Amino acid sequence: MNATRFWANFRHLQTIGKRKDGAYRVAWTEEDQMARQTLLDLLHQEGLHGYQDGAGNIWGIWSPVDNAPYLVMGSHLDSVPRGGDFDGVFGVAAALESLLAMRDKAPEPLCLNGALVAFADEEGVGFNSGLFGSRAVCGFLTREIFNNFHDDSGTRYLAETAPRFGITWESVSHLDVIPIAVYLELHVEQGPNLDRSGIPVGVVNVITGRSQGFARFVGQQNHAGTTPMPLREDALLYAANAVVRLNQIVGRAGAVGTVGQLKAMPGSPNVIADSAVVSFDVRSPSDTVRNIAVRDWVNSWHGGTLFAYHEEAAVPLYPAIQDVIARAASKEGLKAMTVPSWAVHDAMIMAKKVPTGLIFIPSVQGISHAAEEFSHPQHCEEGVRVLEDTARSLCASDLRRQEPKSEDEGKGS
Ligand code: HGY
Ligand code: MN
Ligand code: MN
Repeated sequence: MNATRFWANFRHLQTIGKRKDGAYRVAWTEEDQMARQTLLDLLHQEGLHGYQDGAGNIWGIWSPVDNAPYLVMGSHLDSVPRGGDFDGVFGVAAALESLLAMRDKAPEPLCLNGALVAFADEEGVGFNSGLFGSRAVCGFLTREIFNNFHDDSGTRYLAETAPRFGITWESVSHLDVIPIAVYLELHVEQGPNLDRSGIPVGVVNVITGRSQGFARFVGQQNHAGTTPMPLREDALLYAANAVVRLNQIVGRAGAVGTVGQLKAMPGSPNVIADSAVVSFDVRSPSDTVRNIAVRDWVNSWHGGTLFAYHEEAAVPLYPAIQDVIARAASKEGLKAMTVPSWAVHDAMIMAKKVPTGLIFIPSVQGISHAAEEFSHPQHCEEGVRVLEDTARSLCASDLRRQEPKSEDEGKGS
């Protein structure tokens, strides 16, 4: 890698949408658009073929081998509101550097072409449309799903906003995707395991499953002074009890659960709320644990109904690629450990279609989705070196020879 070039490009991308209290590159905003345009400019300056596809994904292409599929490296540029300086953008800058380093000095023999991707709308902040770009690339979006992405109030739809950025169902459904042999993503861990262990490289074996949605609690709007306590039907109290119960249930199950939003109506200090809506997000590397936790929680509600529910199953990653990553770390003289990913990533979508690897570096104190998110520069550079090394090995090998045998194969018949 060229460390100077990596830091220059990384810093350049990081500054877009940066405010005093954190990063604001929320998908489908001007800042997000600016970040994607800046990446395109960087790709063009470096002489790579760069373009935006019909789903808003940015691609950078290096294709020295005729008729070969691509090793694709990437992540996302969008952030949560008040987000950190590393989530996503680090992986994109690392992918850019690894691709440029291979372009400068190609692996030998070279069996695969190389590409970078910055997936659109990974976070799903505005329209509950997370992992949008990777889902589009893998053909997992239908017209119905696309038309149904909406904000929490149910009044703003992605299908109305996206055309301002040149994206329509027509463009999403006609993506001309390059042939992909393997997908690699480098990301900050966003949790405390590597930082606590003092181990610089995480080789991810499974990406946690996730259930997300909203619960609406209904009560009776009434007067805050005159309504005796036993006669109240307080929607906000029902919601508050549900928030506490989620915490207890996932704690017992060994899963994680979050209520990140709570809205009460009509929202006046002297009025008992007749409606309260909470968001929820429940995760576990075990789908059984997650499903039981969600079921038990829903059964514990009083006056609540579920809406806008969606889930992603946990995704195991490809063992042969985990081995290549571990070897790359060892070649760089770095300790590595196998870890699950408790955050979701575009890698979990890509892994359903192509062999996929996910590499982590430590996040200081495991803080992420916050302005305090930080990874040491040395760890960043080590991560890029492991990504580049892994990419070199995979580009110089014939992946088809590494296909793992299915459960039934290899047992004799
Ligand atoms: O929510 C997630 O796990 C990811 O950071 N989008
Ligand atoms: Mn994130
Ligand atoms: Mn991310």
